[in-house]
Amino acid sequence: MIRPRFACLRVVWVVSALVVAFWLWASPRPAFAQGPTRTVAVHLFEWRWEDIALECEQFLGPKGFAAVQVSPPQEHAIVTSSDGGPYPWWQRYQPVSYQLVSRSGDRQAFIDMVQRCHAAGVDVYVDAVINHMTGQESGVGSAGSTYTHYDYPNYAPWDFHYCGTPGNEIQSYSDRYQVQNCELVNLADLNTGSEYVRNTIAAYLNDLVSIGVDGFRIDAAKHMNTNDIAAILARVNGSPYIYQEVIEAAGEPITGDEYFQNGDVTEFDYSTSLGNVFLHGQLSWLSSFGEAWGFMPSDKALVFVDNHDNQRGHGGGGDVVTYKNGTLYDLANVFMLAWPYGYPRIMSSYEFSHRDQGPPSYSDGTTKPVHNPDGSLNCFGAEWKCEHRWRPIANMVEFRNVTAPAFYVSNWWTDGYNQIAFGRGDLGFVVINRDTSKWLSQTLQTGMPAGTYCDVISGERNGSSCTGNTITVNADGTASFSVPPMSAVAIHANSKVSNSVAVTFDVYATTYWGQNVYVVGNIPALGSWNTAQAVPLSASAYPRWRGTVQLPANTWVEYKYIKKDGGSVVWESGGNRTFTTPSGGSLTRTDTWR
Ligand code: LAG
Ligand code: CA
Repeated sequence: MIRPRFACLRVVWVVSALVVAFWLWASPRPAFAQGPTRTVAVHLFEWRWEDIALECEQFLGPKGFAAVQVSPPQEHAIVTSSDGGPYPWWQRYQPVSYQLVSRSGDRQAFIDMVQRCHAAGVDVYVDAVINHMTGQESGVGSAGSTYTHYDYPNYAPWDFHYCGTPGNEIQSYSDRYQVQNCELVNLADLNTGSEYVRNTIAAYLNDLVSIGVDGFRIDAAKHMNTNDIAAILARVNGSPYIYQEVIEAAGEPITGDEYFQNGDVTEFDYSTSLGNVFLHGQLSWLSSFGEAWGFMPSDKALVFVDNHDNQRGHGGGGDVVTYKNGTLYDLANVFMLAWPYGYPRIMSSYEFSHRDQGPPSYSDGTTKPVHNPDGSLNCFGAEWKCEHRWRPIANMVEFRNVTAPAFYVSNWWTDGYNQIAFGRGDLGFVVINRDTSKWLSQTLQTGMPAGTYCDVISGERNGSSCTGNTITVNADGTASFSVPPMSAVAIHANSKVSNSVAVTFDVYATTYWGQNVYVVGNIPALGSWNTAQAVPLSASAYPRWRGTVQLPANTWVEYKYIKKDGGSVVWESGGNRTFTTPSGGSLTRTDTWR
């Protein structure tokens, strides 16, 4: 599924089509008016608004992310003790009012974040907690509002469901009525069937839309009748992107497809199935990953390797891959981002040892920054994990953007176990070796145009150079790969470093029995003057020795012929032979041994 990156223009359309016309015309253009489709979201779980604004500017925008999902922005309960210490992350799933004052920052900081993310071309999705209020007896919220379990600034006791079970608690998930009208873990359940409640929730969402919010994750959607959600959304201005948190479970009456009328739905089976394959199975099983596995239609599915709940055993739990799995997590995300199914959301976490533990914080309970005041990053260590910045994951965002027009799998290959490779038409190709000990050494059909490509897993392209390994695609689309255990290689149309030229070396040289002729030169494809890496020529037209090599286009080449007989190396005399490769096509060097 392709997410147009223009979503943040919607609000502008409401203001004036002329303004849009001006933006499209004006120079320099805003970042979001050019470039490829953006197709990947990231959840910056528990990040402060100021950090998200900086992240949009410094990383998400430049790297091509479509959107960021932020933690619930509304006033929330303050929970001073839990099994995981004070201020658990989940206190934010207990709304007290719809004032935008939370652990992540205040209203002004929120507005500033939305504007700065938009300027960087990144949409903002809000986690909308609208099924319920708190699970507390009473308290004071993050904006200072006092409340009791059924009494809040916006709601009175008659605005809640009382389903009649003990404590009004959900007792049976096989009972549709209970799931939607009783309390989920003691959270006071709003009567979303009432006009007043619908209007009040819609006013909250409209406030966010007016600030520029582009989409909503509807929290606990399964616990609301789909038509209640529809009635609320009918009152919401514009057409924000909607995805609903529905955790489908075997034997339960409420299914994800009931919610398609309102928008997309989270596909939890994707996360747990991928976890099962990467942790306990074989990657060869993934050849038909998607609807054939019983998942919802691709264009309805919001997919993820792990989310903030199941990475810590909440929200249905499951045996999923998380940052704690290290390199395996890279590989699972590389697969998700390369595989044409659903709208992927990357998880960005913080280190935790207890499932209830809140984000990295100071002793007064305020959240620590990700972007330190001195400009350095508090990432990758014992606090914020910043998985979306792990190079293989970050660079696969561009892969998904660039390959979006070819939303299908081509040239699938597997060793039958834990090594797989596949292409995305002529726009990208990925090789994943999840084997823990076996190298993947194969010549594979990539379907890509000939050329030299930068592998975006080991580095990135910088102009016409590559900070990682390069892959040469031959004129027939094949390329040879040598991939160590537990790693991957990915190339795409925008990681091409140079076109390649098929150069035939044809030299007249007499040899004695056991002696062979090679060509060696200044560039890697010619061995970089290392005689052990010289290119062997064929004697089938003896005394002419011939061989064809793909060399980078528009490149200065120096070379010489050598003779090897196993032990000794004989260099031809004279200076280096030289030429510059053309911009494409092929050429033959016809020489005589000196
Ligand atoms: C969700 N999706 O549908 C969220 O993804 C999930 O994180 C939310 O639960 C849930 N719905 C309700 O918004 C989280 C924690 C719960 C936590 C709840 C409210 O997973 O564990 O419950 O937020 O904070 C906690 C305690 C319960 C207690 C309850 C009320 O864990 O034991 O009964 O608070 O005090
Ligand atoms: Ca409900």
